[in-house]
Amino acid sequence: MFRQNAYFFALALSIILLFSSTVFPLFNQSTYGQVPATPISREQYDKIKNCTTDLSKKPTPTEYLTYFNCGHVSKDESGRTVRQFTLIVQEHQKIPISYEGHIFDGWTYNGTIPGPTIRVTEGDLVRIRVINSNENSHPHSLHMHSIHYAKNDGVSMGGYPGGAIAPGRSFTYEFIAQPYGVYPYHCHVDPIADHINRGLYGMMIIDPKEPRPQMTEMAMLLNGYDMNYEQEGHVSLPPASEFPPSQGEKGMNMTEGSVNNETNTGMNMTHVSLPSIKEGDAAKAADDKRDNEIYTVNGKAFEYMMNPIVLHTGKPYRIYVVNMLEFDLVNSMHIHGAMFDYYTAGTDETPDYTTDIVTFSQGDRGIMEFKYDFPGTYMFHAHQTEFTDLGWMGLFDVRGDPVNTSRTDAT
Ligand SMILES: [Cu+2]
Repeated sequence: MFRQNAYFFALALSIILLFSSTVFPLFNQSTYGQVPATPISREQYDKIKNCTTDLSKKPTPTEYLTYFNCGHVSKDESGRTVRQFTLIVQEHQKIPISYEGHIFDGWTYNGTIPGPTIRVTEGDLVRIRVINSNENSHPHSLHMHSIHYAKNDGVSMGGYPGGAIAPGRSFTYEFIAQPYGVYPYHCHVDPIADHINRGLYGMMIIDPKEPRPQMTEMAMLLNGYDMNYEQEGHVSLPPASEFPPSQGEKGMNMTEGSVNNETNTGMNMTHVSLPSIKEGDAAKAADDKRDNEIYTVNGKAFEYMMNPIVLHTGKPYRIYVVNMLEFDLVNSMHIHGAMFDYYTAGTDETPDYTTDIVTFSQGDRGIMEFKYDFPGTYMFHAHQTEFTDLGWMGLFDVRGDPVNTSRTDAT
């Protein structure tokens, strides 16, 4: 009897589900973020993405939040979408990085730190022409994370012309955008730390072919500034002679599987060739105390304390976040009064976890999605107090009525 009933109920439930999903498909849709069943056109998708119509704009740090540069769009012979970008590298740009008069001697892609947010769709053919201005005195490049041929990787190892573009020259990097996710891009010319510290970096978003659930989107790039430019230069290994082995130790054993260090007399690293070491470098490395004096999100200290970001209760928000902080090992992002779903590197559409703080090493990035239930003014900031005090702190101004009826709170 029980079996018969179970069978009957399963059958009835199947019929109800089938009926409701075919006859009343709207009942199964959430009120926001519904992905259309039919393929979306390129134009519609670019509109959803909030692609800018002014590709040559120099966004202010507040405009940077929603400035998405999707390139000049065309199609190739095969019908593939082609997106073309031009990045002009200029050295010694005077960039205001605080509200207290700090001017950074920056090197920029298209005149801003960070450079423009490049936004494309998975499968697009992307062409990024990088022009190293005539008046510059250093070579530069563009290294974008993601999958592509080595010749378009923007790194000098391998002797590729795109690895170091001389002043007055240009190079066009070309690749098929893949896989979808959020990425950093940056100059990769040595000393890389200096080319990054000076400001040659930005964010690249590769969107999935099927749009993510629609919501208000923002870009946040975390960075810092070391304003002691005289400390710049190569850092390399100090001479071994500065570190004589102490008595009783004959050397290190790095042979796999061996556990007895005392019987070995040499380093088993003969296959590794190291660059020559100059005495000056060693002294420099020993004295090197490079550190950031100012920390920001989107380029200017305390930008969103001065201009709080207005949000509304119950509305979903998505933030693409990239950490390009140099010299400090970690950075982080913490929001008050709400939790966010976090998608590491943005390469999946299922969140990895729900949290209110995420920690990044340099180049780490991801996507945050959240809503606020309750109105008010909420901080967001690095969870390192030093960074917070030195500029990496902002405010959300959340407006509207409390919305989540399943959650109550004291008022
Ligand atoms: Cu450079």
